[in-house]
Amino acid sequence: MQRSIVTAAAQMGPIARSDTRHQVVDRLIALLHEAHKRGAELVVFPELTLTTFFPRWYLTDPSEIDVFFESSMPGPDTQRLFDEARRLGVGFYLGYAELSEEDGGRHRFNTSVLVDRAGRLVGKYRKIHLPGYDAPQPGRDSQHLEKYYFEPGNLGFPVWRTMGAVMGMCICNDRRWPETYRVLALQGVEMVLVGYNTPDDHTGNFDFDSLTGFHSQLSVQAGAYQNSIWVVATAKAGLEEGSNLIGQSMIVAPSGQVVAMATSTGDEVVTARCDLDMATLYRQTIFNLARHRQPQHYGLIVERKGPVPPPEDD
Ligand code: CDV
Repeated sequence: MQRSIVTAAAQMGPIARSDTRHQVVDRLIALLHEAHKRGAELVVFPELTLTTFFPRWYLTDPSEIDVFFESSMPGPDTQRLFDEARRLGVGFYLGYAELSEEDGGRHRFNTSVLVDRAGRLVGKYRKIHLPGYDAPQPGRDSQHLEKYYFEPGNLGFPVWRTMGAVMGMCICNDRRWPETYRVLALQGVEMVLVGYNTPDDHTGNFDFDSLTGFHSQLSVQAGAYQNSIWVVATAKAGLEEGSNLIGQSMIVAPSGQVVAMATSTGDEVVTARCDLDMATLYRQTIFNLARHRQPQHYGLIVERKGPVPPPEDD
């Protein structure tokens, strides 16, 4: 019998700083209904779904910062999303800013949770590859201060057997790193869920920034193909508080083919039936990791401290 799961990428358009959680959760529930109407069993929402992408600002007043964070999930504002998803029998991935009390202190993480169709919290992931800086950069209108607001995730890259598949999560910048997919693939992951907020001016170099959409797509397609996995990648998109975020939410097959992609930069649902046996086919042939991978020859990756220096002029 074919194993498959109908999956939705539920892209969100911009969220203003003044938008309330209630307004945002209303939008999430509308997207959930749309996805369910189209047969989706699993919905992937973006990174930091509940608020505007605040790492673009340098805020110093803790009370101003705290409003972007959730200290419980579900919490008072998000409970009705969990309830509605359970009522519809739809699982979901949700990214949010997490404030955690652990090891005797307060910790902030860029986090996602995976919830199954019965409304059970299956797993939590905390973003490992935090881009940007830990202090504001002079001369830039729009900052990228994830290293200032968040600690690197301390939960590794776990996988979960749930909803008939082996699933893993990552968040935004993680999708550009081959290690993310490979660590998950080595644990047998079949589907990777990822939310993102990607400003189209993130380096300030036009030659580079003009390729932002291409690089996002390239990273997801390469990760999917080279690791025989489905990747569902969902954007928060559009002109948000003066910053343009790319869209292109997409569902990519283990063949590397894009099977669904958003065409707008607003709230939009795209769906695909993801055939999990397709992941098995690629994993048993071209990317049979046990048969073809050569980790004994990869010592260089862990042993060398840095790159070989360029040749000196004679
Ligand atoms: N939120 C992100 O992690 N954004 C990064 C940008 C800054 C490059 C990304 O990789 O899309």
